Amino acid sequence: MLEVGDEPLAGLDRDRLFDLYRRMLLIRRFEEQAARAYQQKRILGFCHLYIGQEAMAVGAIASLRDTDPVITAYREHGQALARGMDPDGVMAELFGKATGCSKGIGGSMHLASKEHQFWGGYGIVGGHVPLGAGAAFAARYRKDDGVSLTFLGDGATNQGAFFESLAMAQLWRLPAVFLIENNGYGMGTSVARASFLTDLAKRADGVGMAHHTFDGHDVVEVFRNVSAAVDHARSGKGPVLLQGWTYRYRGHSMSDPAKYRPEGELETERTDRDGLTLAEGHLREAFGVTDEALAEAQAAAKERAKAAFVAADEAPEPDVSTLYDHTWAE
Ligand SMILES: Cc1ncc(C[n+]2csc(CCOP(=O)(O)OP(=O)(O)O)c2C)c(N)n1
Ligand SMILES: [Mg+2]
Repeated sequence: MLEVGDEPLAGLDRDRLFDLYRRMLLIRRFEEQAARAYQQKRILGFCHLYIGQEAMAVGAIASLRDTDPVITAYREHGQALARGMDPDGVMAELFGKATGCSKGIGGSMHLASKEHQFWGGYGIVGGHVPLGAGAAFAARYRKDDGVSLTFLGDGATNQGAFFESLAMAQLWRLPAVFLIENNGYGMGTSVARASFLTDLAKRADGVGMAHHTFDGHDVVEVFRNVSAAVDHARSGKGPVLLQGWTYRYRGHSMSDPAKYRPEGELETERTDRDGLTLAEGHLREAFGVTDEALAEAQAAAKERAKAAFVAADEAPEPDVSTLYDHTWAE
């Protein structure tokens, strides 16, 4: 079973926690700019916002080494920013511009960066989970001591590819962490309507894999629990299936008004469990961070997100002659 530490604030000091807070802020403000750009038809096609789930990406990615591979699905703007990818490159990719991190030909669901070991960005629900197992296999094969982190939604745990990946990862004791972001819904369908078992971490019991569930609203708890799982996997004890409880404030994608939620649910989540508010509370209580310091960080995130919007808007479209470039490895 997973050994999770009980250090106050998971051992995070003031600067480290403040840095995580800044990253969460940047994601929130960035996604608000993306929503605006979508409404103005500067972003076309699909666009799945991460607002409300910021603590998950930021706390989880902070527990990795820079060289550990990260694999995600299509709700991945937050993970890309948490990984330290340039907001200008991410926003330009959403706009389909040549300066985008995938040269403007991937779009919102296909963010990637070799430099950041960030392998995107996949639109087939559950289809990316085998890639997470594969990246862990590669790390083992190369003996580079890496651990792969795969983000997936609650809906993806109903896919065959998910079960097959768990079975193989556990059989081979791969250094992999699979992290279910349980936000309560797969498109408009609640977890309870999609699965008899609603505690999705228990899916791991079917293959004998270690599993663990935690509060994904609080960045400190995400960091604490994902760090424990990453240490477990890196030390050769085998893969872990994690489940963090989280919530998305917006609809599934920009075209979803999210009318399927029970009345008051969103308001309760936003008031009682908002990740930014919880992180501010920790910073104030444990380290005496002032309102001025928080306001300064908030203003900086707003500026940075706005600058990414402007840069993406002004960037050129990819030249049609580049359409088939960057598709195959040399
Ligand atoms: C194989 C497959 N089936 C259906 C879809 C349509 N689809 C897109 S997102 C989605 C919901 C997935 O929900 P979840 O895994 O919980 O992720 P979340 O959107 O909540 O982040 C569905 C059914 C798809 N893209 N791929
Ligand atoms: Mg979901």
